Amino acid sequence: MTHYKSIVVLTGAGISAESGIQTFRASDGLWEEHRIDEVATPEGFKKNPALVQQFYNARRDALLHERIAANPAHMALAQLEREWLTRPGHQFLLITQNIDDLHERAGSEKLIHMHGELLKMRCELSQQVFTIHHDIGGDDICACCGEKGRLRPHIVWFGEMPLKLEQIYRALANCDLFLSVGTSGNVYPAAGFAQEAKQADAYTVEINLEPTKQNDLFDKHFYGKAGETLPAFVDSLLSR
Ligand code: BV8
Repeated sequence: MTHYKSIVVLTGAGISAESGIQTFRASDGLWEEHRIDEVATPEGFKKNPALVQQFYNARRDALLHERIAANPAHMALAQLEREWLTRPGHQFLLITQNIDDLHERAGSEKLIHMHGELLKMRCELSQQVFTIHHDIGGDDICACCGEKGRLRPHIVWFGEMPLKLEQIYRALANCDLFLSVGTSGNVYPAAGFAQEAKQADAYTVEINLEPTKQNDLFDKHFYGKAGETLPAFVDSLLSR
């Protein structure tokens, strides 16, 4: 029976699907309605900032709707973090590709949003980051430089560098259990993390609705809804 010490978890849009947040590549996916290059690239933002702001304003609005809540999969990861870190010498890091705040609502703290956060905006001049719960428009004036039209979503678009990669790669190099939840493994560099964990001799587990193209990178698979499979897996891990 292996006794793990250092767990790294990577989550994707699939973990928030049961909370009512659209995934990206399912038939009802977000990208179907919008072309990536129009709404999720710096070029798209430069070309039509109003369209991009509106795209994220609509997603922020949807996220803040009262029917949206963390689901049992988010709760299971928060419970795992809490209990795991009571054990001497144990480490835990949750890396999410998601820009929603459902991991925070579930109580996760050792959390990296590698693609940014929907409830944050950034001044393009000062790089200062602000929390927001309302729409951003071209007329907004930022508190740091007092000018109009400098605020953008604090989100990593395609072609931009993901956040905290150094800390992420360090954690991957030192983990002995890597758990991937609800991600199709299409977007890099996140899609390369399972390989990084394998190179560190970690045991790799994939929790997803269905097999992904990365499934031969994983030692164990649990197919089904994360809201059902993840709590069971966490219970088994904590009862060791
Ligand atoms: C970068 C914010 C330079 C925006 C997002 C190789 C190396 C490096 C880069 C590249 C490379 N090849 C290509 C690139 C460029 C590009 C890329 O990967 N393009 C893709 C399209 C090929 N990558 C970039 O541009 C990245 N930056 O490369 O910088 C660099 C170079 C080297 C090293 C470092 C840096 C930046 C990418 C970030 C883009 N921003 N999000 C926004 O949200 O609007 S990406 C966005 O899409 C998400 O954040 C997420 O990452 C991705 C969606 O993927 P998933 O989360 O996996 O969601 P998906 O719908 O695809 O899958 C859901 C899964 O859940 C499915 O499998 C489904 O079956 C499952 N599921 C559904 N329901 C459930 C479920 N599972 C369980 N339970 C359920 N109920």
